Amino acid sequence: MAINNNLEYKSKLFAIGNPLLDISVTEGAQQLLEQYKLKANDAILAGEEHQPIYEQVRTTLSPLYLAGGAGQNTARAASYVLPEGSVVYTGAVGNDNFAKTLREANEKEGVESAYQVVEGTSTGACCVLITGHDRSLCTNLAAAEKFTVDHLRSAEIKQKIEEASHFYIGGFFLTHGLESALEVAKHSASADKTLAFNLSAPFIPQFFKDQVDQLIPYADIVFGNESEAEAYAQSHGIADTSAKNIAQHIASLPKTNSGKDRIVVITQGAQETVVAIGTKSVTSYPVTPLAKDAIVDTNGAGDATAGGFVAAFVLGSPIPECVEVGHKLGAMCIQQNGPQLPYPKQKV
Ligand code: 26A
Repeated sequence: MAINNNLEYKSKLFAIGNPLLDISVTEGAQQLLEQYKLKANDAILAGEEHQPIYEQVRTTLSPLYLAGGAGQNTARAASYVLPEGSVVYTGAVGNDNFAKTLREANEKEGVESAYQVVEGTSTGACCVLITGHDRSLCTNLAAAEKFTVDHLRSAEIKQKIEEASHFYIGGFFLTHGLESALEVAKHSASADKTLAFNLSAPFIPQFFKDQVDQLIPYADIVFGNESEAEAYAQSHGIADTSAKNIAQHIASLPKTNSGKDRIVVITQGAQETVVAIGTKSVTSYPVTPLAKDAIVDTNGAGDATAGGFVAAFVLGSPIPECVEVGHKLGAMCIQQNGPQLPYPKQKV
């Protein structure tokens, strides 16, 4: 997309989520899915029964260690498109090598890491099992769920929040961070800024329905995929679970900042992306399919798509262009291992 470098961009994106290191395996993944009774395409919080998986993967397989965390992936993707110095990301990490890897990835991709460091706790990790075009995510949040609202109230972070024009909150963060999410959301609405929110995974609208319902009134942009939209419909008693209907439903829910319509973006893999704008319109945008053998792994594709959309939106692009940039980054991401984009940078 065209970026006019003569423009003075005051826009800054401030994102918040669970910083995680992805521990990704392809060979041996099928056996682990069966052993730990994981679904091929899902994202869950690790229970007691899943705890041994991390050590097992580390000692018996050759995993890739990649920067992850859904919100952080989106921040890095947005930064791929935006001018330097545009994206700040916060979340809680430990004081360890995993956090070092995450900081390095952010630095490489132009994202400022504004982490809260929790001493004595490890940085969170996500075991990623890749089977074909599916990916199963099993997460130990560890330090990530120790994030506290005090961090947002520190002078340094407060200033970054003041300076930001746009915010992004990963739905995953709502498993523990509603108070912090609402703090950012209320600031965004009262200052007439823009807040984007991602449903993140089916279990978020399913088991964290109240938290989602508390945040949505402040959201100007809501992202989800087809299975998250369906889970939203089910937990909210909506009979018509089509992407169009759910997008329209969420777009027309009450809004704190009623001055602008809520935009809801529902992706459906290689099927068309549906965008509803308030009660005004619902439009489908086809996805240009990639050749099957060009797909390396789909982990992070949704995050990259959201990042591309948000970045274009921050730049003031019209919605069809935001969708196009989202699709481009999504396609670039699935041609890489894990939640990464190609370097040297390709033209978007
Ligand atoms: C609370 N949970 C379960 C999570 C996550 C998560 N990010 C935040 N919170 N579970 C998986 N992920 C991340 O999702 C990305 C793919 O969309 C993984 O780290 C992976 O990079």
